[in-house]
Amino acid sequence: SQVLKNKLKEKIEGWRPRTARLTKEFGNVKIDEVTIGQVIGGARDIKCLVTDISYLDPFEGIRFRGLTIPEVLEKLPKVPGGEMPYVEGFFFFLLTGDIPSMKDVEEVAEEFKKRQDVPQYVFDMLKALPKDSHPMAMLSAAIVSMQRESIFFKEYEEGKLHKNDYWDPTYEDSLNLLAKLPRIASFIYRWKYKNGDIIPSDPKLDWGGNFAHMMGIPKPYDDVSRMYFILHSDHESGNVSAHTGHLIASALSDIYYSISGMVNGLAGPLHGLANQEVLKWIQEIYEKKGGNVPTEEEMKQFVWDTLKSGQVIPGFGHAVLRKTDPRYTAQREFCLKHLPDDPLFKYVDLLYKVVPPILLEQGKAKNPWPNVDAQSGVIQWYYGLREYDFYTVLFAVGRALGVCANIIWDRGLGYPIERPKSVTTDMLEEAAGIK
Ligand code: FAM
Repeated sequence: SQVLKNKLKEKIEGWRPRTARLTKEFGNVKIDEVTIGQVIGGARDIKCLVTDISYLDPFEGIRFRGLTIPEVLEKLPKVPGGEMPYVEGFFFFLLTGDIPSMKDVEEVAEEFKKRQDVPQYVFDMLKALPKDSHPMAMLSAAIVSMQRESIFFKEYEEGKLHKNDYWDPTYEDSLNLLAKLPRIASFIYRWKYKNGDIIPSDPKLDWGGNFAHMMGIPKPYDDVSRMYFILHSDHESGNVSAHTGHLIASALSDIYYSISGMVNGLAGPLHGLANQEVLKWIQEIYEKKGGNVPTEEEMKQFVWDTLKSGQVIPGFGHAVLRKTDPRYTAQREFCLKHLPDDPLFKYVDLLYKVVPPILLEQGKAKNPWPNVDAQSGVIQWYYGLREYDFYTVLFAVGRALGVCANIIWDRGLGYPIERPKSVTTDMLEEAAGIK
């Protein structure tokens, strides 16, 4: 949509002097220091990335362009007849920081609709994979198989791209890919779990609503999808999926390579795959209890047994957050409104009560509270999406929105290839004075 692209160009050009001045005049100002523990401990908390799309405060949780989740869900234009905002309008907001008018949203929605057709070779490739391939591997393969469509790649190869314009074909690649994700994700679902009974796109529907339609799941799953994609879109730059996408793109690999890589990082059990791990874990209790909600004592025992077997409690803890994840709270409020008596919701509610004190008692986890994944699978399950090893694909579709927005701005502000420095163990021992 020209409105979005013109506004984005204006914003990028208006922002560049700020970044240039910081580099030119204040490049030597220190903002952090690095310890041996951090170098060995996954670069935890090292302030070495910059993004303006979202910021994660350990005690407040995520803010998207300065707005909290409740503010985003309240201020953005909603789909007529639905409770949740257009995802297209949310993408406009992530890119520009401005709340779109309904007219702006309709323009972006049109833009996505124009770009939604997926090349046949993608479906042919997916059908050639073994049916028991993990849906995340299928999604990643589908995305990278379209790399030949990259406009950035073509224009860069032709040598006609000026560095200040890198953001433009990156924006086009992003819209072209994002517009296709609902079709690709729902195809994977219907192909793997519903005997290939594919449901055609309904061009009258918005991005989130069309996804629900193509999944074959009735209302209010359209609203569930819109909420889910918005909640999972971005969580600042340092988490594995956002950082991977940012890092790959910093080498000027195009959006297809970068988002495929992002999906691969998200597929890890300590990251996005946790939402399916939560359901798998609760299923164990569910079967043991023959579907009855366990007592608090039984749940406590189950949590301790899991810890004693050396596993983590999926859906709890966080590398940055030190309080209950507002993305969990937003989903919990949805559950209290739409599925208060659902048995699985009652399980998760009981876990919310039981797990944090146990993690505190065990004394290892720095954050004993639930994260986004503790609640998300329960909602999917309730609306009939029972194949929980598909859940992380939903996370990936949402996360692609935020990572594309970040990469467009990375190119717009001319961020260079990312290259932190590594040291050896010997050097760390020397620094520690023990060598
Ligand atoms: N259950 C058991 N142990 C946990 C734990 C949990 N939920 N969370 C942290 N710990 C342990 C952690 O394994 C580590 O133990 P070791 O020293 O034996 O390795 C110790 O507590 C210190 O870890 P931390 O500093 O508190 O957390 P990290 O920053 O290392 O890791 C998480 C953060 C999210 C990977 C970790 O909390 C975890 O494994 N959670 C369970 C998996 C999960 O829910 N991941 C999804 C996170 C979500 F935000 C997302 O990305 N989608």
